[in-house]
Amino acid sequence: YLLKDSAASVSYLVPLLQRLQANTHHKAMVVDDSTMIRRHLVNLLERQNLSVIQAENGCEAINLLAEHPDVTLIITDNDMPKKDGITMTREIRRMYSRNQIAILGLSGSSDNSMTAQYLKAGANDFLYKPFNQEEFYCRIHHMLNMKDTSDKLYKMANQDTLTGLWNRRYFFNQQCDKGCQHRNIAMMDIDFFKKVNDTYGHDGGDAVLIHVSRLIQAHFEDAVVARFGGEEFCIQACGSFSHFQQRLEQLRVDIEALYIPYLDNTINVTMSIGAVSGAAQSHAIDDMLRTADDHLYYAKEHGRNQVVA
Ligand code: GH3
Ligand code: MG
Ligand code: MG
Ligand code: MG
Repeated sequence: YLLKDSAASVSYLVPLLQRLQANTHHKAMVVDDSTMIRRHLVNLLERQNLSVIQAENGCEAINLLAEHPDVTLIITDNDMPKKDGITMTREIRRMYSRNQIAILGLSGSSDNSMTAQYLKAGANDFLYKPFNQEEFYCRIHHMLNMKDTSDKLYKMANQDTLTGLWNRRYFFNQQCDKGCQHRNIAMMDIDFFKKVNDTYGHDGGDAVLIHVSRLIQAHFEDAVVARFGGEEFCIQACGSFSHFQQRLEQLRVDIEALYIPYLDNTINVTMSIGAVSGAAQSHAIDDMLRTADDHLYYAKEHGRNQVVA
């Protein structure tokens, strides 16, 4: 019996310890009008390696959330002055999905419909107060595991694994900001990339893709940069087209000047770029891409290593 018990407790501890280390990137917010309960909850969460901020009611929580967009978990009471937990949950759900911010509702009420009310408002989970500490931890861990899994899936679905850039799927799902008047798109393709692969092998080609991606990203930090295919990249940015063209020209010059270390060699490539702009709200992204692609083709046909708009 002893053996069986200790084996069981060990297998339970391992995932819990892994979870503790994994928690450090999560920030929690505790919302309760009782200072004593807040302190208790903060203490429980800090023991799980979470960093915690606090709010006294739903209004304060929503304001605080604007200042701390890195909050991924909210533990909230329901009965509070100014704004109750259920109303707050409903309002937060208009801005953030269950996968972006996990919400655990709490209530000391004897009303047995609280669970349904919270879940309908968009909470991930619910507990009546007073709660059992182990149950609280189990629910928190479950919510954080779900959040991490969903983040991982999101990355796998939207990011290119070699370069870390966004992929085609993500690119097409992007909409311009409301304040954006002009949408600019650039389609680019590395020149004679096949020759890089033939000369240095596939790994040499990959090194080029990684370095060139970093350079594009550094030049266009404020834009959506995606890898479309093998050695084909796409940029989507808001603002003046002439400024966009200047930035593309600077990028082209910097790629030309880039000497990529690979084994005992340095590899140098150039880029052909096709650019286009349109009114942000009215132009369909695939029409713009087609035009950008035509401009890119023109650049390829007319000597490569140039920006065509
Ligand atoms: P052009 O100047 O006309 O663009 O010529 P190019 O040689 O760059 O064009 P082409 O489309 O013929 O060659 C692209 C090559 O990119 C072919 C393919 O084997 C290679 N490629 C595609 N994906 C990858 C990748 O992930 N890694 C590496 N190393 N090569 C890749
Ligand atoms: Mg209360
Ligand atoms: Mg090419
Ligand atoms: Mg190509």
